[in-house]
Amino acid sequence: MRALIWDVDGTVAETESQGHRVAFNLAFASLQLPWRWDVAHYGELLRVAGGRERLRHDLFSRPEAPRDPAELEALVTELHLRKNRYYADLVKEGCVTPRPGVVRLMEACVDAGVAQAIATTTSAVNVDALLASFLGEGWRRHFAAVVCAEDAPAKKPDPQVYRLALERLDVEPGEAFALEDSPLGLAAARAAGVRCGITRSEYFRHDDFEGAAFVRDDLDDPPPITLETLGEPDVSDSTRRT
Ligand code: XBP
Ligand code: MG
Repeated sequence: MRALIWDVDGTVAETESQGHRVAFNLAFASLQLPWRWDVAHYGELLRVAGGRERLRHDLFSRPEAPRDPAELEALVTELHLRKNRYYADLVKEGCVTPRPGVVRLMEACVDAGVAQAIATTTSAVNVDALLASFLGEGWRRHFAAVVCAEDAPAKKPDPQVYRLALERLDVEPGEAFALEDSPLGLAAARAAGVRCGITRSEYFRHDDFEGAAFVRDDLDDPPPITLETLGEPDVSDSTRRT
C-alpha cells in the first residue's frame, strides 16, 4: 500500500453528532428560524451528502421555507455560511475530538513514508478547522493531497473525490486504501477501485457495508488496525467484526 486516503466526517472524528448537527441548529436559531434538527431527523438527512445539499433537501419539505428558488438558494447559502462558522467555533472549543486510533495511524504513515490524502464532501474550511485542532496549524504538510467539496462538486457516492485524490497522489487505485464510516463513502471508494475499511460512526452503526475490507467500531478495536494489516490482502478475514 502506497497511500492511505482518509474520509473526514465520521471517520476522523464524530463531526456530525459533535459538530455539524449542533452548528446547523445554532445557524437556524441565529436567524430566528423555528427549525431544529433532532438526532433522528439528522440521521435521515445524512443520506444526503453535503451540508448545502442537506439544507436544500430539508427546506424543500418545509411549508415555511421560501418558495422562490432564488430566495431559497440565498437562505441556504447564508445558513451554510453561519453553520460553518459555528462548526469552527465548536472545534476550537474542543467539542470535536479525534476518534480512537486516528492520530496513531496518521503518525504511523508519516513515520513509514506512506502518502496520505483527504477525500471528503465537506467544505475546505471545516477540514482545516478540524485537522488543525489536533495536528496543529501545519497539518497540511502530512497530506500529499487534500480534496474537499470545492474540488469535487459531485458528492459521494460519486467517485469523483477519490479519482481526484488518486490523481493528485499519483498512485493507482490498487496502491491505495481508504478509510470511511458511511455507506455513501464506501460506495464512492469502491467505485474508484479503492479498497476501503469501515470504522462505523454513530449514525451508521446498523448499516450494511458489503464490499468493505473490514467493518469495526474504531481503529483501536482489538486487534488494532496498523499499516501492516491495511497492506494485507486478507485484512477482511483477520479483522472483520459484525
Ligand atoms: C460528510 C458530509 C458533510 C458534512 C457537512 O460526508 O456529508 O457534508 O455533513 O459538511 P462524508 P459541509 O463524510 O462522506 O465526506 O456542510 O461543509 O458540506
Ligand atoms: Mg464520512
